[in-house]
Amino acid sequence: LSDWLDIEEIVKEAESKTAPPPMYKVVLNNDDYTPMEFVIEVLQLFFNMELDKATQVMLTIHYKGKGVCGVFTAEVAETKAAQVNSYAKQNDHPLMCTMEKA
Ligand code: TYC
Repeated sequence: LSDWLDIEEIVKEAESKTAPPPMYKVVLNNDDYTPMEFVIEVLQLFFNMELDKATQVMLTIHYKGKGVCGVFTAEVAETKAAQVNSYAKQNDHPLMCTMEKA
């Protein structure tokens, strides 16, 4: 039993020393051609936003030049950005999705 308590202590100590993974913002950039409705659709499809939230974020991008869609680990952020850029291309829109260190 005292051995098991020692092991629990060691595991706790190790976990407390595990650094959280680096996080990345997935960013949508404004452009003059992508329809507002398409950007809202992208935010709903790929970032699970409700219509009202997606509309708010789209308008922030439209007026301020860019906006954060979410914050993810590197692998998830890369996948999301690639999926959005591929979907925009398929639909002949110049919409650009990029990543920034959080
Ligand atoms: N500026 C675009 C328009 O007026 C709308 C838009 C919003 C485009 C957000 C891209 O990431 C974007 N149709």
